Amino acid sequence: PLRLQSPNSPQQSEEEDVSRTGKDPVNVRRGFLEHVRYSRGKNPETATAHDRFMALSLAVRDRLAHRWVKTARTYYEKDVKRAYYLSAEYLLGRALGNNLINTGMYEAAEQAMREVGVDLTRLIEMEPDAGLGNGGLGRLAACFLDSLATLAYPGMGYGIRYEFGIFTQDIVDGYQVERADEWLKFGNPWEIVRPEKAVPVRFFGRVEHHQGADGQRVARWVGGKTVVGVPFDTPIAGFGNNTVNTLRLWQARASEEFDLLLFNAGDYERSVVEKNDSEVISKVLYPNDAFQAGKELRLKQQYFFVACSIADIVRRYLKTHTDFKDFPNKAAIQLNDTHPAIAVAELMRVLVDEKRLPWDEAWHVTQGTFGYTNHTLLAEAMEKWPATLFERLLPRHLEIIYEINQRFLRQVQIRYPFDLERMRRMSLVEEGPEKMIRMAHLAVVGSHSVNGVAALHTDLLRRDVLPDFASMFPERFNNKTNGVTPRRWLTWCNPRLSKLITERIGKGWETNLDRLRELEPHADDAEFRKAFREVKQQNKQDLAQHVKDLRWVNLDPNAIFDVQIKRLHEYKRQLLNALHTVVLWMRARRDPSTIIHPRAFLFGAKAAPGYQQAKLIIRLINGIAEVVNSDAGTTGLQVVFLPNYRVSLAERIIPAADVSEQISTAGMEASGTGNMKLMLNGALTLGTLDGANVEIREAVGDENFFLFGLTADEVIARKKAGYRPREVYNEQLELREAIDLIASGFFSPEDKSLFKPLVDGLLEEDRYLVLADFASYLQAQEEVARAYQDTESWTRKCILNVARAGIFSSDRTIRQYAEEIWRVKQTPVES
Ligand code: T68
Repeated sequence: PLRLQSPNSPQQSEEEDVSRTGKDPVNVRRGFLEHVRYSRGKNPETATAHDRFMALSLAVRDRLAHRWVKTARTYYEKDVKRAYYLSAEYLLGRALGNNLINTGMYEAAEQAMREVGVDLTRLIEMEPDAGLGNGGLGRLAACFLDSLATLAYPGMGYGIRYEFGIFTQDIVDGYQVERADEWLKFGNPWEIVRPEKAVPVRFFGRVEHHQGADGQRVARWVGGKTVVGVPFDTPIAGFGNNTVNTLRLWQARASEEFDLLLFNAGDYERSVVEKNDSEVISKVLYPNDAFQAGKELRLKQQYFFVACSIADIVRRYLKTHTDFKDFPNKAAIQLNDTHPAIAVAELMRVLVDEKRLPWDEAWHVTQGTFGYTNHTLLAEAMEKWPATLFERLLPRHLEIIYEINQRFLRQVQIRYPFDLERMRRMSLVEEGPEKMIRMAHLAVVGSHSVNGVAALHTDLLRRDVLPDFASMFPERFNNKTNGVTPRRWLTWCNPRLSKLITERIGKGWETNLDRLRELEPHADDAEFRKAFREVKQQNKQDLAQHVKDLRWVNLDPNAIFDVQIKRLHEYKRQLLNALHTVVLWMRARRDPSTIIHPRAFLFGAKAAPGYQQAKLIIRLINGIAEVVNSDAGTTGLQVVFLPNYRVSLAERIIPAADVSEQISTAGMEASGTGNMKLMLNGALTLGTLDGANVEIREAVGDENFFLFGLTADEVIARKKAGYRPREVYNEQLELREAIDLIASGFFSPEDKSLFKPLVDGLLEEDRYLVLADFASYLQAQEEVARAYQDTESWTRKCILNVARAGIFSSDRTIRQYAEEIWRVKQTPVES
């Protein structure tokens, strides 16, 4: 082992360690200047803005390093049970500002930078977003990491180090154009590569069956091709404590063995080409957020990171154990949707084939280890893979899945004799023209816990999506309503509101968000309401300035900022919002006095690149924007599509929002989390009874929430009764005029029939009941406008929204996972 100090030099002082906490500006400045010189190789005079960003980030990372090591040592020495979060996506956003907040270094860093003539905010904005996720599911994983560390839980995230995250969106002539997200181009100061912990992963090949010495059949997966997973670790700092957990992301590298083999054979060209095949695995995030495309490379990604993570977890366990009896007491593995569900078969393969456990013991360990979180009810998003693809890529896993299935169906048969139809429905294998493996069924069968992400979603999951499983294993199903981290989504993104809150109720609410309730009495204090309004107004001015700086549009900061920010999907119904803006504009053109208050409709949304209907909706919004904004002066209406919506843009929009559009067709949005962020920042929700909106409304009270639309049950009933959207169109004059205007080519003069697919979709099927909910939406929107006129009452509602947002902290969610599913204990790290 490395000797820590020379026998001649005095021991490093405790004070030196304390200064490493980074709360001293002199210490931070020194660290920064050292990195400018020694990591960037620059003089302070020649350092670029990017050098400065890297130098400060490295200085911050240094000041986390001690606690990072100490956290790992604490968990190891106490041999605590750990929670492992397996997720194909982590939508982290920027790290510098968040790390400064969580470590309490922000003020020191600000002063240190001021002293060397650097504007900290500008540095922070140099950082590219880590956009390794599509939307809610990936961002939830990021919020969970923050809460795990803040609550001092021994938790670790595993995922893929995509070279390219979610695409960058440009808007060209109103159309979405995608560009590769080169987030690593200038280097990533936060990660540390650990090549010594690389893991080999096999693909393809064949299975050999032998008779073992003990007479047991043993399977060996051989041949095929090996790829190596190299881990990159990112520190995840808790807020105001000494915990620094780890996010471990795997990068695919060609295996040297394999290369050498080919090099020896003298086939240089082929060896380089095949190296590429391996490394492409971690190249790019698939940009579909609610659709399963069924691409082979996607399944490779899934197995790749799962195999690496399971190997890593088992390796860590075996450092302190000699058998697997205690495994479920030392490791809880949570599957973030079915993307990592192959882990069930992989752990079985490792235990049975490699560690030679009897099947039943291995199965007991596996079920005791896994929990599965479902994030969608949409049939088109359910993961299924052709058995033929599995057989080629993962032949042993297919055998294992068939074995799991056979044993499982036997249990079904015993429990429900003669019910062949039920067995067909519950099978892990869907029979049909093409045999498919149902990943959700694999996840449910291999786990001891299955959860939905909001109360309504869990109810519908039990009732409509997995009813057979819910009746067979009722104790397995549970709800964990989503949450968001108040550190990023209030303290960091809305410093003005945070300051105001702290002035009124004192410190500590960041880690005990229920304390926001102490704001309730202040809703009746006119002084406080005024201060609250001023905060919102300043935030709106900041956003308007930013949008102007981007040379996008001039927002009217006195308008109601009405925002819908989320992925573009038909079920989220941006089209309903867009239709409403057309109706308002047509009214305003006839009579400007119909507009009760100026309104700016802000949209931010990426469409999956292959989702034509969604892309056309973006084009329509931009077409409407061009027309509406041209006479904003007379109508008081603005429509703005903000390009490249992402975490860092959300951080600017959310603090400035007045109205939060949460208007999905009831029964289709599993939870939503943007709804919680907007509420927490004092926006009022205009929403359907969908996902967590139901719980938001319960929390704030009916009078502080604008409700509209059919309920989930009414949606089903309406469809069953034979829904005919054309009848709605014929009955509602303003709606018809708006649709006709779109159909006429008014918003697409260069191609009059451009929006025909949208109009046809609405009139012929309208799967998402846009027309059925339109009248109700229009009415709710009118209530919003009228309510905004009563400034004092509106502000009161906003304050009550903030005050009652406490339960939507991801700290509450993570506590529930920890106590009810994982059984992991808070393990604080000493300073
Ligand atoms: C979202 N799902 C839900 N999926 O739509 C949202 N899907 O209601 C919920 O609040 C959130 O999860 C967190 O629970 C997603 O974001 C995806 O991004 C996705 C990605 C790949 C494949 C399928």
